[in-house]
Amino acid sequence: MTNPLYETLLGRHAESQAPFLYPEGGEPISYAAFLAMASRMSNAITSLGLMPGDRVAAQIDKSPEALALYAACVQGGFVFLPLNTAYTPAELGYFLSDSGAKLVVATDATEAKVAPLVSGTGAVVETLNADVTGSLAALAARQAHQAPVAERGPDDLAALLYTSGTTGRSKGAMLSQNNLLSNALTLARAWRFTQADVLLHALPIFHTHGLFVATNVILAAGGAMILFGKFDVDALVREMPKASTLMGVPTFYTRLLDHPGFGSGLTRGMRLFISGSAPLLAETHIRFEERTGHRILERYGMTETNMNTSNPYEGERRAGTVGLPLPGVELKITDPATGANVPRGGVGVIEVRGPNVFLGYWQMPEKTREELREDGFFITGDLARMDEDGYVTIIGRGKDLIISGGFNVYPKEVESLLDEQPGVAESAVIGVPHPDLGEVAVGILARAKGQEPDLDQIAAAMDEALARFKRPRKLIIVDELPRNTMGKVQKNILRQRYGGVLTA
Ligand code: MCA
Ligand code: AMP
Repeated sequence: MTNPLYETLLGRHAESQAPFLYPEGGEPISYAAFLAMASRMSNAITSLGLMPGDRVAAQIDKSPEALALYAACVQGGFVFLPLNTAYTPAELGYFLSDSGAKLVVATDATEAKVAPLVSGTGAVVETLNADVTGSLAALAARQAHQAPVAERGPDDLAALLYTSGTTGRSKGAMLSQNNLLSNALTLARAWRFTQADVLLHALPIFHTHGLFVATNVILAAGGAMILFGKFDVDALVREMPKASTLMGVPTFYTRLLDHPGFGSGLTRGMRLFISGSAPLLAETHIRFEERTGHRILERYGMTETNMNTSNPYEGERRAGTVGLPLPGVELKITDPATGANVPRGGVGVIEVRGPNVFLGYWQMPEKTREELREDGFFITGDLARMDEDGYVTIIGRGKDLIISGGFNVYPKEVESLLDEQPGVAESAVIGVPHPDLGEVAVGILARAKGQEPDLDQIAAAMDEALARFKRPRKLIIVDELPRNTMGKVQKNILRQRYGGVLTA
């Protein structure tokens, strides 16, 4: 095969009139029509002078065309770099320059702010709006609906996804054709996806969950998706009788449980509910089963690895666990200090190896060496234990990370900004429990001697610099931060002290 990802997930459907997408409020789109859209888009990108291997960055709203842009990149051999629509220009500039993107796809609404970020670099900026307008949409409309398929091997780069780090700059995780393809085929099989499936797709498509897990699994199975622009619990409930499966973050499930119309009558036609990206509380799992008779299937993954473990389709879906290593994925629990295996039942860091594990961080060989061992095991930074029968329970994170509604917030990034503010001596950002989003960020500011931080001005500085989901929901001013004898800020004490500030 010249381009296994394209041929296995996309090309083989080129003649199929079966439905692929049911866009919310729009006409169904068949596989053949979707692939024609992708081909036109691929021709359009080629006409802009891009070559296979060039990066295509996209910060655009979710739509069938946005998905076709991803498919076009697979077809033309371009490296797809999706970006969270919440990122501010201040955040975006780094991703665009670090990746050396040759094409940046923005929207008509954001173009004026995005274009200056790449001026002088030779990158082209085009626009694609959710209503099929924009310069790239217009260019694609003038292209032939068939396009060459670029030759790409299993280890060639298919996508670059930036993940923030606990220290330093964001890192671009390099995902190969085979990383994506192997995981899509494994998951489709493990979760018994077929042509008959209709997935409720309400996740964003700029992250692994909505893009690779959801979309690639449906493509692998030849099923269809009801494509929502964003998560809206009423819309989900309305469409559920037409669907068979849902993939979501835990917030989807808590919001469904809070919906007055939600219950077993609505879920009768559904065969599978899958949760991931953040811990699903055992209580949510149990309440969901009581209400609907369905046991949510929880799985665990990372941007760098795609999916690693899953509760079984057949067999026990154990609440509070992320299940068993997926076929082809080796998983071990090691001592973070020595790297040695810990005995079964003991707590350590999860390490994984398999065709799903990424190639390394873009242009960061040292960071790659720190996290990806020479023998192929990737050190996830998640703390867990594995039971005698192989079930994995995540019990915490070795990395300082807050997962809010499925989005990652790295405290270090927010603290760096807070520390710069007038009147602030230093800061600590902690995750506190939140009934809707699981946890959210709260900032603790130690005032500089004799000064009082101006919270309005700090909020304005954060507006400018940070995506809204990263912003602390509350800022608390204190005289000083608690430290241990080594001088390290004791976040556990802050969590105990302020853990109830949003729920009290
Ligand atoms: C929105 N806001 C948030 C979040 N989302 N704040 C904190 N955390 C969030 N996740 C803020 C907005 O900025 C806004 O703030 C206010 O909340 C309301 O925004 P709205 O758009 O109405 O929110 P929503 O539509 O209700 O969004 C909540 C959501 C969404 C549906 C849970 O965040 C979501 O779709 N999350 C999924 C994330 C995901 O796909 N993660 C997968 C990563 P303001 O009022 O100040 O403007 S991939 C991954 O983790 C790995 C690989 C894996 O295992 O899957
Ligand atoms: P990301 O860096 O966005 O890929 O997020 C990956 C992180 O999400 C993992 O390292 C875990 O900490 C977390 N994660 C994903 N799925 C689960 C899950 N089912 N339970 C607990 N944490 C999860």
